[in-house]
Amino acid sequence: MLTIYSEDHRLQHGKVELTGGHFIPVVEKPERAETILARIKSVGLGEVRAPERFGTDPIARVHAPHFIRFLETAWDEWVAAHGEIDALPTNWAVRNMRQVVPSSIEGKLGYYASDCGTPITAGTWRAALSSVDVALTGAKLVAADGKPVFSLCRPPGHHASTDVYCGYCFFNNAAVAAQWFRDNGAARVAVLDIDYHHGNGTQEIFWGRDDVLFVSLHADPNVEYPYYLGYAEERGEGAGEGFNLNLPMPFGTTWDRYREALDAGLARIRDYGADAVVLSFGADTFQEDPISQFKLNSDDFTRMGEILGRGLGVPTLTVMEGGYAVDALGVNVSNLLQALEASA
Ligand code: Q9C
Ligand code: ZN
Repeated sequence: MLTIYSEDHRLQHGKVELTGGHFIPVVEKPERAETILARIKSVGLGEVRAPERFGTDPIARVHAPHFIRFLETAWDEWVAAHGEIDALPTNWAVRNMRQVVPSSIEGKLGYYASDCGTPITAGTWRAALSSVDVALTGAKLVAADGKPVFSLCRPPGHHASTDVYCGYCFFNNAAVAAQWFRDNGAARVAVLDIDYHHGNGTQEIFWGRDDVLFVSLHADPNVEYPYYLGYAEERGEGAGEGFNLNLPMPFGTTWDRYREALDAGLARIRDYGADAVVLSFGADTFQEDPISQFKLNSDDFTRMGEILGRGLGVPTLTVMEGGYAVDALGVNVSNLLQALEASA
């Protein structure tokens, strides 16, 4: 399988995030992509290619222009106010306040962010743009010849919505790629999100639409991030009603339970008749993941890849999302990709 990868991901290297009352070293760190790349090379998955540049136009198909401009200028505005230290919000535009965009960078961060775990750094803008380029380059190649491609995106994307960044995500790489498939010949696109966390951003972006089906397998938001979206009763709205499928699962979920949800999600995608699939792949369902509570093992990622390869049956772009157990990350990712390619 062809992998798309850019070293520019290293430009996103935050220092700390606020978790459980402590500032801890960031969980979403450059080593994640490095270890996946090393493993892909050592198992000989296939060629590794650098991305093309697409610019911001395809991003503006799913993100608000004012949000894109905010991310472009946030670091400089922050440095002017506070000097060269990671930008984290400390105020939020919650329900009882007006939804205005203040001119102060403090006010802007709280308007555009929804958590205190997603630092904006000197390199965030370039890393986030490059991560989208990695996804779009993959989409273009999948559309050209139908063969599966792996976009080794970093930073991840599925928590980013039209105009909110959070959950280590700035631009929604998978959503930009899905929209690109729509704009380049695919009538129906499905996004299958198997990250441990609900893909709230992708859900929000396609919520009112029937031309992009969103299916997500994830930990129950009643007890897990992102907490305020991802419940089973969320099915889409207007034209999009019935085109959003959430399959939340409890803490401690092991393969047997996970497999049932995967079968249900794949059945919905086959029934939908997608022309292309974007697989939002987070390996944070792994039993040793430091921030997650599912219990899948490394062999389960092989099983997952086999079922996906057999079950999808349409051109598939795999986009990297989360996965934080760095020691096993390369193995888990290559297990899924090798099995997916072998059984497609
Ligand atoms: N300090 C992905 O897997 N945790 N994102 C919030 C805030 C957020 C995970 C803790 C977890 C986000 C792409
Ligand atoms: Zn995740």
